[in-house]
Amino acid sequence: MKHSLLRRTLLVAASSVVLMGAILPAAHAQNKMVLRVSTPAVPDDWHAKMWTVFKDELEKSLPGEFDVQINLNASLFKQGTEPAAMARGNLELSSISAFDIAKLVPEFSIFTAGYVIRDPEHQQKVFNGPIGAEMFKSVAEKMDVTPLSTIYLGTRQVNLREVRSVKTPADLKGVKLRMPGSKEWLFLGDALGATPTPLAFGEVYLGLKTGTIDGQDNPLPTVRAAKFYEVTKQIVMTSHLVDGIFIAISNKAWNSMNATQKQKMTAAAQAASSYNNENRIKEESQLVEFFRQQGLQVTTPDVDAFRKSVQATYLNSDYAKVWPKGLLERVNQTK
Ligand code: KDO
Repeated sequence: MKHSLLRRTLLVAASSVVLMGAILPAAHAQNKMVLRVSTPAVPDDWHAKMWTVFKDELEKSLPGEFDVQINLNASLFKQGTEPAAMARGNLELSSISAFDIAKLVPEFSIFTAGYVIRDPEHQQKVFNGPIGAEMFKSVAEKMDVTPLSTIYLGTRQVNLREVRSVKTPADLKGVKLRMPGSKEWLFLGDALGATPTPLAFGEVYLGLKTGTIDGQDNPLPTVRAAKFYEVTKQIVMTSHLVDGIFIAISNKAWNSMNATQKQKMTAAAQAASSYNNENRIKEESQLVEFFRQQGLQVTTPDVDAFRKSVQATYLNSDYAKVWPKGLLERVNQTK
């Protein structure tokens, strides 16, 4: 009895050695650090494709160390929930918006305000300089994620289902303008004079098609990539927000890396940013023609009227009350 128990134990022990031998190579492969990426971006948009650049760069600089898993179309986490997922350790990487950040770092709302950042070059200078360094430090402390690079998402324009004469914010009165679902985004829709309606990015196409919304705002390359031009008739070139998103990594993942890994990770995020920015800027300058060919009307409103009204709305709001003294001037003076 005793004898057979011993024999059985030995057999189990022996077979687990064999088993371990068999799974060891696989286990070694699994030693790669898994980096899950989640983004609502559609595959054909530059800030979706940039993740492949990020992944390839990392594989080139540190072969076999990381397993970058790219999840597009908000298939892993819903739009706007990525920062919380990263803070909880359920997600390693995402591109987060100024609006996501402003929820936890209130002074960051300065970058959700219309007509503050002037153009993509100004954006890079602001975020790659001392202002960016100060702001990103607060982000790392308060959100438990570390921003690695700044991505130009494009300049946001108003895109309508039906043609309408729009010169000033008053002309958008009553227009159900879809915005992403947070109060910071809805405030921007309000500031434009519209009736902001919250909806996740993935539901916008259908909302435009069926008429549950009258319009949406996004940069031209996204209007093209998400095919919103198929279900809308007009683009009003308000240019109200030079929008940026930030490649960010969870502090849990970041703090587990050595100095070389951190440096290569930052370089990969910068390569992704350059790829996105160059392609997006180029495409943005060519798209008006494309949309006209598709039968859309592309109209120019009184941009000064929009600028004055939107800026006044922000300056008189509670958002501006928490902007550190002198920050707006410093942003404006960044050249
Ligand atoms: C959008 O929902 O309108 C928006 O442009 C907001 C951005 O912050 C970003 O989330 C973007 O969608 C997605 O990446 C899809 O392009």
